[in-house]
Amino acid sequence: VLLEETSLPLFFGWFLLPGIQDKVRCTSMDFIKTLDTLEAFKKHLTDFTGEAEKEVDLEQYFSAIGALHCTTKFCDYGKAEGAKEYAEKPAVKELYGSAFELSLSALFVTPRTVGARVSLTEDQMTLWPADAEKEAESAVPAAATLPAGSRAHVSLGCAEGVEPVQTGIDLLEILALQQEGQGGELVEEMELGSLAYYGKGRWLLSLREPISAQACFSSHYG
Ligand code: 2AM
Repeated sequence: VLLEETSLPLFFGWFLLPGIQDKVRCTSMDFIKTLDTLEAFKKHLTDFTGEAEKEVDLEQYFSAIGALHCTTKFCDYGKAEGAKEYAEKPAVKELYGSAFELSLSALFVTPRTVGARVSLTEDQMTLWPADAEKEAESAVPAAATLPAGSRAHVSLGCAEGVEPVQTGIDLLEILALQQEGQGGELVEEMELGSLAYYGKGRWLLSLREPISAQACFSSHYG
């Protein structure tokens, strides 16, 4: 029994292949650098600094994440609720080690995190845990009312002292505002897509052309 419990990973997820990791990192870096120069961003700078006069270098503000991935199930080596059930799902067993194309449809930045939204296909949804959104309810009350798969993302950077689990919560917050019809104020058309502001330092760039990212469904033991 002990062996079985310790054989569960830290998390399951789709791991981006090396070439596409570089592309995603470059694209998000471009976005962050451009965002930093926009008047609209400067107008809301206090969201990031807490002070009116202070400047912020977004490139330095976030620290990078190791291997880019989209978490499906955080198992915490079996301690997380539903970890064992997830690992035993037929789809998880069958598709373990298979290749997928993830569609990265938006980039978002908040004072806590940078991430990419992943728009899952029906096939990919077979690997998505049914309660992933509901689990974030204490942080985002409307989370459970959002469509399944809403939380899917790739974490790209975290501010000092912020855990990567925050990236999905930040995304859910933005999507909850969209759902409530607080659609975000369209700030400008950028080369990469349209940029909208959702208040409190939350920015979402809907990509004109989603990034197609090759990824392998696997797990990480840490
Ligand atoms: P992420 O998916 O936003 O990157 C190891 O910590 C990985 O599991 C990270 O990728 C992290 O966030 C994710 N993670 C950590 N705690 C989590 C939780 N409670 N729920 C879902 N994902 C979590």
